[in-house]
Amino acid sequence: MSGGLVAPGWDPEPLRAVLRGNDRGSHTIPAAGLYPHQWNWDSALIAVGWATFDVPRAWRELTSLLAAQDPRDGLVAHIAFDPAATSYNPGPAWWSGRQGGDGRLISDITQPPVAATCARVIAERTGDAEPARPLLEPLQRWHDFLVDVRGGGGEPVLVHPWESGRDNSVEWDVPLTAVPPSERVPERRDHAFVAEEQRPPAKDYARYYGLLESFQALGWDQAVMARQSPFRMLDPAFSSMLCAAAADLAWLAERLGERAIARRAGHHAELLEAALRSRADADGIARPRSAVTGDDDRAVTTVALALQVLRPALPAEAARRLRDLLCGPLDSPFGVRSTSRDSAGHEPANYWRGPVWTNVTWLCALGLERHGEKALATDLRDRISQRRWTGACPEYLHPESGEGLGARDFSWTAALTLDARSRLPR
Ligand code: 9WN
Repeated sequence: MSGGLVAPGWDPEPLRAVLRGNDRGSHTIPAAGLYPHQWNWDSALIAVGWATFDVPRAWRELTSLLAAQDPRDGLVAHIAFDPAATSYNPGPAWWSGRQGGDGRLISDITQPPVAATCARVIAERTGDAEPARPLLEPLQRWHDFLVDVRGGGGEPVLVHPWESGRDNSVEWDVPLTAVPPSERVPERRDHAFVAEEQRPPAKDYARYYGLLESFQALGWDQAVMARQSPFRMLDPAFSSMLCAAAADLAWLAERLGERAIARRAGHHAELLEAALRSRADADGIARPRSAVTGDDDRAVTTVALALQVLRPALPAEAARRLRDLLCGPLDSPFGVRSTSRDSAGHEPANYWRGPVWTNVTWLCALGLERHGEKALATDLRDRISQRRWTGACPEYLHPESGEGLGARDFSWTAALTLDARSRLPR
């Protein structure tokens, strides 16, 4: 335990200022320049931060995320594009031309479905679930898309590393070798904002674009992509977030008297827990599995394991194992490491290959608290909020030194620090 839970003179204003600076009216961009559009799980997590000081703005964030849902199949894309922003590649021209219900162009892949969980967190904070009512059906349709179209009635298949939200995590290294690299990779605009050694290398980008070319060849058909993409993964972190989100959607729907949605969402939560259990190892923990080869990756230890703490019905033995993981190989003084030091491919300063990310630490704290591990949850929140902010609000942190890496004035770092701080005992 790191102690000092009531840092004197703690000032929320610089963190609120980050959100205000990145506010685009009804959505918040992750960071100016590097990420100028609306990203899916960013928006949901950012809403949690808005709720600490502007509750209507928090609900507006979630509303705008779901307004960009594709009304045809329920996909909530990883990006909803701002036509005025040009500093990010791949822009809309690289995708099929899908449009969200609100008319914005969107991508053809998704991201971790944490929106229902964030909606519940906000409803619990305010004691009012009513603003979530218009979101229930869109959330249900998105979860249906994931389970039915991507999962064929079970655990969803991820067709691109970007869908995991952990783009260059070490468990994607081997599966990515099956992806034909693109020869048309456009200019790397990210390097204008972040040092090259903190971002994924060119060989990964060639595959990220290669996948977009494969999807085009498959006619951008989601069910076909789920069966034939050269990259197809079952990611236990994504599936656990969906499992938690389904249970949280059921919780919201129950409170709002929406019985049919509550039943269906509850069924999804059970179905995902059963799917994860059925392919878990003896310790109750599922490993990243290639849906191309059927192989599980047991060689590396990443947050793909730790985030299973979000499974609401996680068996007790698995919960104990995850606690050991969080206090052992994934422990950093600054939060949860994305990758353990002894995993092949670990790089402490490179993106998802070692650094500590505030969203992962925050999600693990939430899962631990829900499993009754209050002291550990408080400890993680303390680590999030004890950082000596210099106004930088970094995207990720070096797991040994705490040095800020990646983008500056990064929205979810600000948002979740506000939330974590507000939950510490005073
Ligand atoms: C691709 C916006 C997003 C996050 C992801 C993070 C990074 C994008 C990129 O930025 O991914 O989606 O261009 O690197 O990996 O988790 O949502 O903050």
